Amino acid sequence: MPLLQRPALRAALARPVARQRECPNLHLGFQRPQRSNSSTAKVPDDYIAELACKPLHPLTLADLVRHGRPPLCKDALLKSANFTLDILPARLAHRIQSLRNLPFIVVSNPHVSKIHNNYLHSLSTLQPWAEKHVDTLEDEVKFTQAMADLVQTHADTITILARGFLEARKYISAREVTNYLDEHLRARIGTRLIAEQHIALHMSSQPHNELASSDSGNSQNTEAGHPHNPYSSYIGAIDTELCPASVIRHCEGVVSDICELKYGVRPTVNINGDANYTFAHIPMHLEYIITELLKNAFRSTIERGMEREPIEITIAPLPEGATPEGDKRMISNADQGNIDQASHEITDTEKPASSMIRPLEETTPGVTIRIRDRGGGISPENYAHIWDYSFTTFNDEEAVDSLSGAGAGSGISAFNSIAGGGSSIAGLGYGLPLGRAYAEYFGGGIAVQSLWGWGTDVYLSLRGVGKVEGTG
Ligand code: ADP
Ligand code: K
Ligand code: MG
Repeated sequence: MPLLQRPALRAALARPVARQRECPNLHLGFQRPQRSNSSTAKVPDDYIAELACKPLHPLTLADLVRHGRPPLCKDALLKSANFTLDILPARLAHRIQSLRNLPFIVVSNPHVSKIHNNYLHSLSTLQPWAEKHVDTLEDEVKFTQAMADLVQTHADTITILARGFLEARKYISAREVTNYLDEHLRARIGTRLIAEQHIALHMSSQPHNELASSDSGNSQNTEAGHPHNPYSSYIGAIDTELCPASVIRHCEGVVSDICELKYGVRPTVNINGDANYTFAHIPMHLEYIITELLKNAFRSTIERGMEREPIEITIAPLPEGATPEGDKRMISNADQGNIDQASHEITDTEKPASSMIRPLEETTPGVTIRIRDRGGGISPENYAHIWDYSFTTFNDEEAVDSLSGAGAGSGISAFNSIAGGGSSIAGLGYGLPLGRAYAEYFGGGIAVQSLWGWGTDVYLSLRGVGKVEGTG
């Protein structure tokens, strides 16, 4: 079968990168692969152990733009493939080791064990590549296919793990689960990004006719932001002209639809500050975070009957010369109410080693986005737990049902968003901790300030990539 007619690659190539979201509600036309049984994947333990001893490459935004602006020439495309190949296997091996370090009874849970098998499967598909380089354009297409398979294989990881840890909660404490998931999901952000970046660079470096013949039927291919547009602001998965106000309006529409269905109302959102501000960042990360923060703000506003009070969003670009340290201090201060989290704050040394974030070499100061609602705030006893994976005050049978297996086996879980429910307003308890993991990945953060009895202010700060230059 010609490579571009294989469903996984075609699906991956058919959608603009900005649309490759993990939230299914934002995730248009994504085809799930018919996965073969990955439990048969064989990877020698000593190969895994050897890879897991390798130091992990700390990913920076600069790494993602080092091959230049698409369309990439042959040389740059091969370099991108080989760079990807250099760093991915060790990351997968670290994940496998870390899963194996969980208590045996937890790893034996069928859902957790499925994730372990998925990692083994992905490593086994990369193993043959690790022995050679990607030397020809033909190899590069095959390698991109392997990357597309990898991304799809791990698409449902979060709901599957959530289900597994829910079932295994007798055998592992909430603290241990949060620590494990924090490390795992942060590492996963980087691993996916590395693979998606190569896929996106590949896509945007192909002649038009190749994709046109892939018969995707996806009209979004003609959107202005599509990487095929020669004037596109995209470098792979990065949009160099990402406009937070546009992302907020887009996510507002999605979350309002959910609210309309569930509660029959659509709260109002006012955007003030610098609505024209743009910076270089990863749209799918920003969209995930904003969607989760809006869900929280909308839910509390509606539950408190305050829909007449608009949610105020302020976009405040950081002044030139603002340092990451200064920004971090602001975030620590805002989070002082939570003693547990005060010790968590975002210094690079405190990161789990596997997520390997390094301060950016080239950054622009970035932006702080404040989301202010009148939804009554968070009680002090709940405030201490909001950053725990799976802590939620949402009691909705639909959320619990969907996690306890309804939809499992169909290949598309009923709860198949990155976390928090694609069409649910809340319930998994992953929105804040995973949102913060995304924000921190490139040196930003999230702080929550609650005025108990009144409302909540959430500060999301994000750094931009600095100079993004270069051609193919
Ligand atoms: P979920 O939304 O699935 O419950 P989150 O991690 O997003 O999970 O939030 C955890 C909890 O924090 C929520 O259940 C809620 O109790 C509280 N919370 C978060 N944001 C707000 C907000 N803006 N107003 C009131 N409570 C909030
Ligand atoms: K939570
Ligand atoms: Mg939430």
